[in-house]
Amino acid sequence: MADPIIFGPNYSTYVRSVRMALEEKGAAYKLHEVDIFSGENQNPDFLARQPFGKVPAFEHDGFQLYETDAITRYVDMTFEGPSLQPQDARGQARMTQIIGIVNAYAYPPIVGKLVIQRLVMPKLNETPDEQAIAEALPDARKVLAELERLIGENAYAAGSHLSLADLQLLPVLDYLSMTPEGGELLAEVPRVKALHAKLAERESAKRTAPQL
Ligand SMILES: N[C@@H](CCC(=O)N[C@@H](CS)C(=O)NCC(=O)O)C(=O)O
Repeated sequence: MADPIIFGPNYSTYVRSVRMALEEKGAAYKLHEVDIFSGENQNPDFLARQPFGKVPAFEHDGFQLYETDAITRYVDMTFEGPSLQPQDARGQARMTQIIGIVNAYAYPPIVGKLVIQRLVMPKLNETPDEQAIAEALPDARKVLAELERLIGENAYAAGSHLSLADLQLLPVLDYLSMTPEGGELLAEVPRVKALHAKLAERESAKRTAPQL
């Protein structure tokens, strides 16, 4: 079977989640870089794979897929290596819940506003929009507090083992920690902060560090 191909930029949090899933499985893969800042995600070739212009897109042996959550579950079920999903109903539900929370409530304020303004705009020689940042902070605090509550005494986001929820969370927390506001926000949620530190030590995280 051919190695799977991920289409998207190394610096995307969603691309990183898929890469981490493959790394955790010990599966070989190819990364086909698609730069969203120069608009390559709007090229017809890419839109044929992902009509909404979002990264990543994925292909494995002729099977094409998009939506990160679908891809990481496919990876977990397809490749050898440790299971990345709880086997019990409650663990599975908690994992799915946390992935949904990351996508719906963490990514928009933390990556979509704070990280874009603090880390990306300066790279594009643009001035950060302080109002957008100020608006993002209460939403970021709220979602971090909820993640803190849900993690509780668990060793990982959704229970006692590493799961796809951790792989969805790590890229977002990593970027958050690189912003000036991130230190203070993470200090308010010690369990989230400790989980971030633990996940960041994994080879899968180190091997997929974004090059912004
Ligand atoms: N629902 C998509 C979301 C992916 C997503 O939002 N990717 C961002 C980058 S991390 C993107 O493609 N942004 C480019 C754009 O919106 O034009 C998934 O789960 O794969």
